[in-house]
Amino acid sequence: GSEINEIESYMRDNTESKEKSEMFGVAKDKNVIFVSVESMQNFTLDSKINGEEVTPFMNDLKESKDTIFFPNFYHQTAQGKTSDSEFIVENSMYPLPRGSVYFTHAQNEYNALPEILNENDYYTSVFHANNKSFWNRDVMYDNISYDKFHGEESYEATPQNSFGWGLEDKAFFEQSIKYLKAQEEPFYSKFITLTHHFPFELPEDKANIDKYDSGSRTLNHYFPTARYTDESLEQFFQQLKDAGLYEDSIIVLMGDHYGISEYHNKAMAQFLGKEEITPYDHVQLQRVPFMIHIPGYEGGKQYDKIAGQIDVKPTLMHLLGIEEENDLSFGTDLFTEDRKGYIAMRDGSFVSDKYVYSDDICYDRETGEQVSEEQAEACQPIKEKVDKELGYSDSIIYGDLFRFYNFEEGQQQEKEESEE
Ligand code: GP9
Ligand code: MN
Repeated sequence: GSEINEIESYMRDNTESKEKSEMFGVAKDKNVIFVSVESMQNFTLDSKINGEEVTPFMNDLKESKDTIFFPNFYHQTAQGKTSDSEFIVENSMYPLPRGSVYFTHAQNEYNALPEILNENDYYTSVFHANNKSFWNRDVMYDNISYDKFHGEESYEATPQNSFGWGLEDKAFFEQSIKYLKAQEEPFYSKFITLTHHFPFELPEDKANIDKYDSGSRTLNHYFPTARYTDESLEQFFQQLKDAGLYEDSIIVLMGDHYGISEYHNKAMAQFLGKEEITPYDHVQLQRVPFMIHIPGYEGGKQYDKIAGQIDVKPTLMHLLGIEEENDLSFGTDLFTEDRKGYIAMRDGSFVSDKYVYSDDICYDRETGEQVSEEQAEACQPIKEKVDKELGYSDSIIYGDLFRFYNFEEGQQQEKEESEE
């Protein structure tokens, strides 16, 4: 148990929010509808194909007076893709350097968001129209106490409403409403979309925007499916209103990870009007949409600060007014001023307020220019912290260290008491 003590001290010093912002409890007792939007990257927002917006609904939504939008929000996933993003959001911990935690450590002790929400009288559920055992979700969800998982068998898939990976997003949302309505309130429900997934195939008659024209078939096809999913979200919001669920809920949209890998850098550079995609650009392309829509809030704004999936759990708890004094998280709620100042990627790259560090190169975050050797030294202390943090997170997972941690009391407190 001594390593967990060390980790606890680190977290208390570095990631614990020392004060409550004015956002604490703003969404108290509201339902939370969390939508994990498959492969949606930030560059898609506000981009156009032949003069047409790709994501008109999300573009409007992020500007809404009821929406808090984070344009510098990064995904932090690795090989576990969607399952990594789920793991990060649920636990405010990093995914593993290899494989998927959902597969390799599904039986560990966690203090995951659904468990905490359950204890706070929330009903918790997941909606995803794929095979339940994909990414070992059934096992992990059970361990972290989701009350209900609606998988493939909860939906009616026909040749008309399916393609590619299965049931299309519009049918997925539409068929989910009856289950959502039947849930006890307040609830936390996670929706995982599927249509906008590699290889981004969409039947012609369902495409409402042109393909792009480049040497990458993947990038070309990315836009019509992105538009399709944007339309499905618009319909979902309307269905929530029609079902009387909208007013009492907050709706969170988050991109799970990139959709366009670096294999398509050439086409991507063409699309963005750049000569090439540098390691700096690559990191910046890992930004994914993150917006929190609070009907009736009217205080909506854009927070430009750097943020990541690691911050989602503490942020949601903060909005819901849930205090967990001894919870351990590597992220921080996004409304506090007192944050650690960097977002770590699984491969050791990071983004800080001033720098972007990748491939051992320190870039100026503002300009994208490599900084002078002297200045680059400023990246080193951050790099050390990033490596330390990733290592701590790995230790917790590999050693199942939360078995030795008391989430009610906190370890240090317990230790002090036993020393008396
Ligand atoms: C599978 C879906 C896609 O159920 O979530 O997973 P991904 O390939 O993106 O990890
Ligand atoms: Mn995914």
